[in-house]
Amino acid sequence: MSPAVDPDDAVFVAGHRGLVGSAIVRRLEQGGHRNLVTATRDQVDLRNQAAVAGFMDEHRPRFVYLVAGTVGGIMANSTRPAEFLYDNLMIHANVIEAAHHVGVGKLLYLGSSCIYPRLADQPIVEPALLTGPLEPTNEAYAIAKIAGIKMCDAYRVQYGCDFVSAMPTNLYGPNDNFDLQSSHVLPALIRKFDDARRAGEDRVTVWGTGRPRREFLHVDDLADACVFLMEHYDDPGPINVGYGEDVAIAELAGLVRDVVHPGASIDFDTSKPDGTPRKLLDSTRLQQLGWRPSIPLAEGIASTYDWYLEHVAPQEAR
Ligand code: GFB
Repeated sequence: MSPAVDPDDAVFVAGHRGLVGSAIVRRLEQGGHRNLVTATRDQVDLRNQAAVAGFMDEHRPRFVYLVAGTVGGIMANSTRPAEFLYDNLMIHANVIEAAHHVGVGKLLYLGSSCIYPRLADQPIVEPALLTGPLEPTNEAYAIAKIAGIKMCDAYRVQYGCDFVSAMPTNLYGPNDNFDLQSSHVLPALIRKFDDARRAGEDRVTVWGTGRPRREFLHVDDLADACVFLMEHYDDPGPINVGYGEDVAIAELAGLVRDVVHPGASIDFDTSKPDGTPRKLLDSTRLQQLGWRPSIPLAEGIASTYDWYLEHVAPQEAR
């Protein structure tokens, strides 16, 4: 049984400034939590074992959301594999070990759908883990994420820790990274169409063939699922958190275009990688527990674009 969460319990959100961590903080605050523990990178470098151990010893959280990490889109993953492997392995290992050491009541670790084999049957079920070769463009990140799942399971077996692993599909929403080189596709497309609109250009270039299919989940839905899993889920191994439908990248580009710069034309740069041909999670297990997403993709794109205009876009010509 999951321990009941009291609004005064200390809850550590590791990675609270990122896309996911900031959404979990919003969700917990909306739910009335009064004792959130956070640390900026300057305060605690999560790759530093002594720093993490000291911080956890000082704050002794009862619950931990381990959603910190070095993340990025297909280009960042393929050009910076050392960082993706080292940073994420260190962060997972340090936080999980310290959580065990100080007796954390429950920890939720967040992985990624890229842990599954490149050519896994679709939609992807949890037992597909480690049944085939990984997608080369994100192998380093996937290996680090798989190690995190295995750590949670190992600490459960050897020490009886209640550490669980959730695997989200591709995410988007407020506080995403909109840098064209390192971002994921959805924020990149928002920026590209918005830049073109401002510059009076009517053509936008999308990477790859446009044929790969991806499933997109709004990060507020993911945060809601994480809080739900913290309270209702106790099993080893990954549990998928998806939206339930996927779209081709060309369709996604059309959806973003319709919101940001209607009438613009779309070109495809096939010198850029496509990555995995399709990534759609089977989220039946989570649905059977009683959770479902609530934010449709078109609505999520529109609200994320509003957020982008408010917080990221150049100040002039909004
Ligand atoms: O979102 P994305 O970078 O990550 O790319 P992955 C998804 C698809 O969109 C690929 C295409 O087929 C890209 O070629 N795409 C089209 C673009 N235009 C663009 C663009 O302007 N920027 C970007 N970034 N893509 C990531 C993994 O894979 O998924 C991570 O690298 C992580 O490890 C994440 O798992 C969820 O879905 O291919």
